[in-house]
Amino acid sequence: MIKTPICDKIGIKYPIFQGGMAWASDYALASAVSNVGGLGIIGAGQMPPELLVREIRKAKDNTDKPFGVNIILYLTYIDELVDAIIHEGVSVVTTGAGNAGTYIKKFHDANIKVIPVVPSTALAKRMERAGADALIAEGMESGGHIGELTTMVIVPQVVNSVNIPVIAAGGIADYRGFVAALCLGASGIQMGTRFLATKECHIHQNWKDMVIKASDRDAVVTGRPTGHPVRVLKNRLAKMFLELESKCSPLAEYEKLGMGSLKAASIDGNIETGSFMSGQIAGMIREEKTVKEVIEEIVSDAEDLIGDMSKFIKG
Ligand code: TUI
Repeated sequence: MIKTPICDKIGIKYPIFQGGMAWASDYALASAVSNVGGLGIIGAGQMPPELLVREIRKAKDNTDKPFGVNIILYLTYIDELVDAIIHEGVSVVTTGAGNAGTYIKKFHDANIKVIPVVPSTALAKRMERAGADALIAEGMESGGHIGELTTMVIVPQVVNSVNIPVIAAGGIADYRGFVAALCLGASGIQMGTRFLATKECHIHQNWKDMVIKASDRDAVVTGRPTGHPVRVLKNRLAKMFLELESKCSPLAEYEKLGMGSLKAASIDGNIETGSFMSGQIAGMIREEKTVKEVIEEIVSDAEDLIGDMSKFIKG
């Protein structure tokens, strides 16, 4: 059995997090992942606080295992979401797209662990000093809002910069990525895209099919000039974003184009106008599986691989 320090720290069986994905990871996916022994994470995204409260309560109805909520820090009403999470109580909060520093004490006072996503060693060190319990070092292979460094580059550097557990994210969808992350010094992995193509993920079937049909270069980065680059699967909307970039269009044009596009992907499955956030590893995902199959296959195959690795030592 693969056990790492993060397992005892947050009370999970396997060091595998399901990335909190806006409009994609609801209570059903999160509780399914937690029930199998990973850490399921509800993606709060732009949910109103009342909806997030309902999601947390439904997750509690469906699992007695630890689960988390991911919050996006640049939201204007983030304080309301923080208060709602504290009121309801969850095991873990992961944060994205900003500096979690000001919220860490508040969460700790409510006995909630805080695990910020960091795209750099500078933010990693700041988050450790601010009291973060662990970090998620996320490479730009990921879907959604991304930083600039690759997973291979950011994970060992963040591991070297801090003394708290580091979870590797970005471009991981199978046992080889899991073992590679452990080799880089990570204490576990976070996967988003792999969990999009699971039975328990309630996104529109068109989004799942796009992930399953994607090839290696289909997940492209849009919105770079806005300061919030986002990786999505290539479609008409992505091409329109890229066109705005080539014409150096005003930033307001991006906002107009992106309005409602996550809902268009997740709920309506609109292949032309949806923002189908996905990581580059979609190119390797070929079938929809259950959450249990995904997690148990990765863990079991990783154990075999780690055992087999000694074959490279000769003489
Ligand atoms: O947050 C994510 N991924 C996301 S959030 C999201 S929702 C969204 N919707 C529409 C447009 C844009 C986003 C979709 N995907 N991942 C974690 C992450 N955090 N990636 C990068 C960062 C990050 C970037 C800069 C974290 C901190 C940071 O610097 C903050 C600072 O103040 O230094």
